[in-house]
Parts: sequence; C-alpha cells; structure tokens
Amino acid sequence: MEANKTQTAHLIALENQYGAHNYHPLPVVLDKGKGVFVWDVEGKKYYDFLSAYSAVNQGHCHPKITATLIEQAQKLSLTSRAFYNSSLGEYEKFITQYFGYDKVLPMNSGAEAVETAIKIARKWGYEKKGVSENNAKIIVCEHNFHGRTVNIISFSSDSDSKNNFGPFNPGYVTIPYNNTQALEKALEDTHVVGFLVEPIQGEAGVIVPDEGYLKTSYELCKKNNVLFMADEIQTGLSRTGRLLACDWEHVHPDILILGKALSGGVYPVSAVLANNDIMLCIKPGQHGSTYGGNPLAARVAIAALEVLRDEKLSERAEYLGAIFRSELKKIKNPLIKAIRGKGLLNAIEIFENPEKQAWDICLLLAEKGLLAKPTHGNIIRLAPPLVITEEQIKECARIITEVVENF
Ligand code: IF1
Repeated sequence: MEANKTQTAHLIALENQYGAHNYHPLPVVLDKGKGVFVWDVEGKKYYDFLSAYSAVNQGHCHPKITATLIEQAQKLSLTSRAFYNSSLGEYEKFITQYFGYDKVLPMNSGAEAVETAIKIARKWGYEKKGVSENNAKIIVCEHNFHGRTVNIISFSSDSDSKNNFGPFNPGYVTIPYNNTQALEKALEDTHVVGFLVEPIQGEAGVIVPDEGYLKTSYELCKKNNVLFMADEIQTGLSRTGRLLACDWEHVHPDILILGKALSGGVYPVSAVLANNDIMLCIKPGQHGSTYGGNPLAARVAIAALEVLRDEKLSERAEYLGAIFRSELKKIKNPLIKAIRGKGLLNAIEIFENPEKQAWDICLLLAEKGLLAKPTHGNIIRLAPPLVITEEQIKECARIITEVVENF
C-alpha cells in the first residue's frame, strides 16, 4: 500500500518535473481502463465521469475498436495522402452515408478540424458567395471553446486561453450565445460567410440553449446565405441522446465538425463533413495533413461509429440521462445552483464560494470512486461513457448525492 502511494507520488513528480505545466490534473494516476471504469496505479477502481472529455463515449478499450486498431496497425498504419490507401475510400463512403453528406475531409485533432471548417467556409465565401478578398467574417459565440490554436483562441473570450498569446487574427464577430436576435443583427453584414456554434457549450459549463435556438439560427443563416457550422466535437456521437446534438432540432449543418469519440478514444481522429458545393471549393494542394485519413484512423473510425449504432448508444444516453438528472435533482443542498444537461452530458453548478469549490467536491468524489473534473471553479461536468448500465448510473447518482449532501 505504502509502496503504491510512493509510486503515485513518483509518477506525479515526473510529470511535474519534465512536462510543461499546462494542466492541473486531479492527483490520481490512471493505469488501466475498461468500459465505464478506470484503475489507478494503486489498484483503486473509479467510475470515469469525464470520459476523456467525451472521447470515450464507447467506453475505455472497447474490444471491437481495440481489435480493429491492433489489426490495422499490423497491416498498414500510414501512407500519407501522396498515395491512395485501401482503407480511406471505404471510410469516406461509410462516414458520409452515416451522417448524410457528399464529402468528408479527414484530420486528426478537434482544433485542426475546426481550422479546416473555417478555411472551407472562407473559401466558399470568396468563390461562391462572392465576398471581396480578405474580408470574410465568421460569427462565433461568447464563451465558446473550439480548441487551442492561435487562430481559434483569437475568438475565445477566456482570458486563460488567450492572454499573452497575441497578436490575434481578425475576421471574427462575437455575439452572445443562445441569442437569435444578436445573430440576426450580425448576419446583416454581407461579409459574413459562416456561423460557428457548439450545440451545447461544453467548456462554458454545459450550457444548453433554449429549445428552437439551433433551428432558428439555421434558418437565419439560410436566409442570409451564410453557412451554419456545427462544432459537434464534444456534443456529437451519441453523447446528448441523439447521434448529433443538432438532431434534437432536425438541423442538418452545412458544415459538421467531429472529433473525440470518432475514434472511441484510441487514436486522434477528426473530420469535417459538407456537401459538394461547399467541399469542392478546396482543390488539391490547398489543405491537408500528414496523418489525416491514414488507414489506422479510417478503420478505427468505422469501428467507433459502428459501436455507436450497434450498441444503440444514443438511445441509451437519452434514457439514462433522464434518470440521472431526475436523481440529481433530488439532492438537498442549498449550495446547488443548477443541475442541467442533455443525454449523458450533464453538470452540477454550485453557488460561487471561495471556501467551497467544485474542485473539493471532485476530490471527495474521487475518494468515493468517481472521477469528474471541475470547470470554472463552480461547475462539475458529469459525462460517463455511454455504455454505463442503469444500475451503475443509479449507484453513481447515490455516490454524488452522498458527497454533495454532506459537503
Ligand atoms: C483540453 C474543454 C471539453 C471541444 C470543442 C473543439 C475542441 C474541443 C467543442 C478541440 C476540446 C477539450 C480539450 C481539452 C478540454 C476539453 C474541453 F473543457 F476545454 F472544453 F471537452 F469540455 N471543440 N475540448 O470541446 O479539440 O483539439 O482538443 O482535439 O485539455 O484542452 P482538440
């Protein structure tokens, strides 16, 4: 036992000494994962209520996804796009039919996919909409999170993400989230080519917009010949109880951005989907990535999407999410400001209090065998792998209730 604690301290010290200090993790060193569970180096078992920020919707080390990864890794992993490969075309056909688009552009990280979407929208704006050179604008929302590149943080409203990383890129117009009047006004500018939006704002604290927001926003974009660009990197792939969070309002985005769970957590895979009139604005040599569309990514993504469908993970997330929220709403503690979410993307918000922080709740939850990560000091995101069972989610609701009621 003591030896294990020493091991934990040693591994944390290693990261601390040799890794950049760009994160502040909970003091848990994970060593193993299976389904909804992870184990630390001391052998302690936890429910994972972060799911690597929704990258492991299919559960840790899903047998089918892992087997696909191993099999393809032993056959062919990377060719670059200088040549065709025997997996990419099949993947492209599969994913475009799965989501109902003509074309896909494969990338690796979420931020890269967002950058790709922005480039596509601008190119479309100049070549199809007729915006004058270098004048394209993209509307974004306050408190957005779309990634960490210099261009993406140029339109962030979070000071930690942004401060002292300038100079920043022009070409963005920020409006309040969940405000269609502000969008309507911003769309009057004929230089606008796209509206980039998270269907639910994740990093902002699982902010669920009013019903009808996405639909109305989409229609306003259509009316003004502007592309509706959905960042479904966190909300997509069954997390909210639908394949896409946009499906809740029957909105089919002009540009769809996916990442995270597109590989089920085994490999970085992201993608941008759009129809021909938009996607074919990009010609050979104008965009790409060494690893984008590699055979390993292609095979893994097919497997990850098949798991969502075969295991009915959207339906599961909707059903279990409703049970989970109704259990959490029974918690009696005046510290609780709100319980909100959709499907299995949920959050508890507590009133701001320098003495009682979400971080402390998360430490207590970890002690009880449940891992969650605070955001903004007073919000706890609760997003287990979607393969969790009804019995397990009820047990987790009990753990959370006990911790929060005694806090
Ligand atoms: C980190 C948050 C979650 C995203 C959306 C693009 C990206 C993300 C909607 C970029 C990434 C991650 C990154 C992660 C923390 C995390 C996060 F708290 F910051 F907001 F999930 F809630 N669009 N979100 O949520 O994707 O380039 O990272 O693959 O550690 O920074 P990426």
